[in-house]
Order: sequence, then C-alpha cells, then structure tokens
Amino acid sequence: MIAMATTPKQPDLTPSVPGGGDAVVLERRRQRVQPPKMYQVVLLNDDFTPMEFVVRVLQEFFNKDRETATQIMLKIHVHGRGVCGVYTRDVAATKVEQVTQAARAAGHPLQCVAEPVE
Ligand code: TYC
Repeated sequence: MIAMATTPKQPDLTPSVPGGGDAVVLERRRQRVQPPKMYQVVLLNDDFTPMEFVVRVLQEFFNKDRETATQIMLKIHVHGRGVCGVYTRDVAATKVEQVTQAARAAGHPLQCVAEPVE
C-alpha cells in the first residue's frame, strides 16, 4: 500500500442545507431554565403581639407603606393569617428569620412562616 500525504481533515463548518449555499440554519431550542419555585411569607395572628409591632414589621421587612401595612395587619387580626410577600426560597427563609428574631428580641410570640406557592 502506498502512503499518501494527506492534509488533516478539517471540521466542515458549512451548514449542510439542501440546495447548498451559505444559508445558516437556526434550530429552535427548548427552554432549559425553569422559573424558580416561589414561597409566600405568612404572618399568623396571636393574642399578644401589639398591632403596632406588626405594622412596623410589615413596613421594615416587607417594604409596605404604613397604610398597606395596617390593612395587612388588620386582615391577619381578623382572618388569622396573611401573606406579607412572595419570594424565592432563600429570601423567604431570610425574612422568616429576621421577623422571628425581631419579635423574640422584643418579647413577642409573633409567628412567621414560609410556604410554597402552588
Ligand atoms: N391580634 C393582635 C392583637 O390584638 C394583633 C396581631 C396582628 C398579632 C397580626 C399578630 O400577625 C399578627 N394585639
């Protein structure tokens, strides 16, 4: 057999398209990332935490204006619970930590929980 000097094969960069030419084919790709699962942070009613403290919590940790904070607090007071905000998992967990810590430091039994949004 006779060895032939050949040039190394280069990858063919030209998209092969019926009809040839220099057309570029763009494939539709399925979306690979999903939106993150979201968690709602909920405050629970109790008989001891002062209304004013809850209003301040809603203003400070959930960025509510005073009027909105008061409405949410009253809703919790009447209905037993209320959503304060919806966040990604880590942010929601941090809110729960911050609120619980502030409540305990002030000597209040306020309960704050995060739950997945369906
Ligand atoms: N029920 C409380 C009171 O009458 C007020 C309150 C509101 C407490 C909301 C907790 O998440 C709460 N002082």
